[in-house]
Amino acid sequence: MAQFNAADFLVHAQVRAGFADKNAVEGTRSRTYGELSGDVARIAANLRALGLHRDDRVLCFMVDDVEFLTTILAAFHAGLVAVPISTMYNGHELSEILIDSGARVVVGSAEYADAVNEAVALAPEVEHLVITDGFVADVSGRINVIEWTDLLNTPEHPMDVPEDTSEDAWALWLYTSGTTGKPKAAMHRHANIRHVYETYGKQVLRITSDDRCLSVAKLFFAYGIGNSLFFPLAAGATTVLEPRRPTPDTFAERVQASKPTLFFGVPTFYNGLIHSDIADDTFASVRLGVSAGEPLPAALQMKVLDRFGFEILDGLGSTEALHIFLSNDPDDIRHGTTGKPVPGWQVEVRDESGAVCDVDVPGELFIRGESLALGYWRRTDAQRSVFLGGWMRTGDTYTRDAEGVFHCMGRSNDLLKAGGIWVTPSEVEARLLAHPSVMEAAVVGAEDEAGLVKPVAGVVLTPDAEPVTPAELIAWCREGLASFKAPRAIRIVSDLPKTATGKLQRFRVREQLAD
Ligand code: 3SK
Repeated sequence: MAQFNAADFLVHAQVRAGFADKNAVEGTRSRTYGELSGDVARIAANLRALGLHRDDRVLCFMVDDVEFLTTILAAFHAGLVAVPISTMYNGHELSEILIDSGARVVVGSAEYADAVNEAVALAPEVEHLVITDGFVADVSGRINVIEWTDLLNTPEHPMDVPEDTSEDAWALWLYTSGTTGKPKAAMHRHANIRHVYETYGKQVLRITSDDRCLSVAKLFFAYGIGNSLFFPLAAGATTVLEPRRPTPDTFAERVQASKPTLFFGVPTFYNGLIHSDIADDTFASVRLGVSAGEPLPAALQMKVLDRFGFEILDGLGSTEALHIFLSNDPDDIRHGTTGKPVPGWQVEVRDESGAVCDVDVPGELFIRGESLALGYWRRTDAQRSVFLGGWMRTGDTYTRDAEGVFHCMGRSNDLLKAGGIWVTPSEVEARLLAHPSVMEAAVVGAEDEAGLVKPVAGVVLTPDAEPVTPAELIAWCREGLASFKAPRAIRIVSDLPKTATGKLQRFRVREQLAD
């Protein structure tokens, strides 16, 4: 198996190619490729000096900034496994992931100190906590607390040469709620990172070293790590990181200041943009927009083009595929569709017997490509139902038309995506049912005014319980769950539709809540 290290491919190779003095990353501070290359080698050496061995996981719960990007690259460089985690999880949810991953080191940003302190206390295998400036650590004495800046500045022997990982070595675990509930880690190889660049990055985005990339999706998402790390760095381009929460205002400010040429958003964000009062020429530097996470309604795509003057390429990816495998092409944009397979990917629509469906007949989407995850960490059942003979079943219902263009019909099961992120109805229902006044609950996806799917709930109240309002129940969900999972609307109903055997009929709940 060939030797290949993703940190070498993404950073050190750019120094050798003559980009040493060019900005690789611009966040709250900037680093050139030359500086980043040195930082990565020092952090890598100091992570290994903590006693970490090859394949040990480095769990990151961090804001999108230079420290986060550098830590991911340092893990690759050192032959460790980067595990970036969504900062939308609360401390308890984080602890479950931390325990599952077996990580012995956690790197946390000051902004998330409360969640990280709580999670680390619940995870007995954690030995080291690396913290960024301003993090107030509140952990027991068994944990070795280290400042990130010390990890950067106290190198005795920087690890000048990256670990000689093979193409197949683990580089990155990405947790996804995906198709089967509890978050599970999709395990990616070093070579997968090169593959997504060679296919989508080079052949669809046609990214060059002149590009400047800005992404609404954060580095902890598969979509975000491709947009903000893999594509720009592999191309010798510049990535712009925005640590703040993505709102039209924060991004308008960032776009004005940093003039990106490639802008990566999600439909909910584009919808927010067209309802904002930011200036119409804000995005003048953008040569191309990208959307993923959920289908982009054609009307929204047209409104962004009319008002802000850039086309959006809609595509579909998955955490298991590492990035986008079905996409429109800059020279062939079909509004309201997901386009065609990205070069390097096989995409089929199959019926229940596994046969490929005829044109325009809906079926489940199956994909095959080099950057598919090796599988799920310690989740044999899920792995066996999702990865089948080199193919992956995505859980999406699609049709393929006579021109080979793919059209999204929805999900093949009950899961829904809100703002591009998986939401498991049963988890939200469990939270609602934990409220003393709730007797039954059903959560489904419903389109909002802009055609974007959000979780909504029908609830039957316990007779004679304290009365409770929908707003109070939404607040209850927000308290106990990551807030993106909380229903946007709740209707109190007298009963929920069920089969004769008492099974909830979600399609009828959808109709009930749509009335
Ligand atoms: O949701 C998507 O379409 C997506 C795109 C790129 C990478 C990962 C995902 C889940």
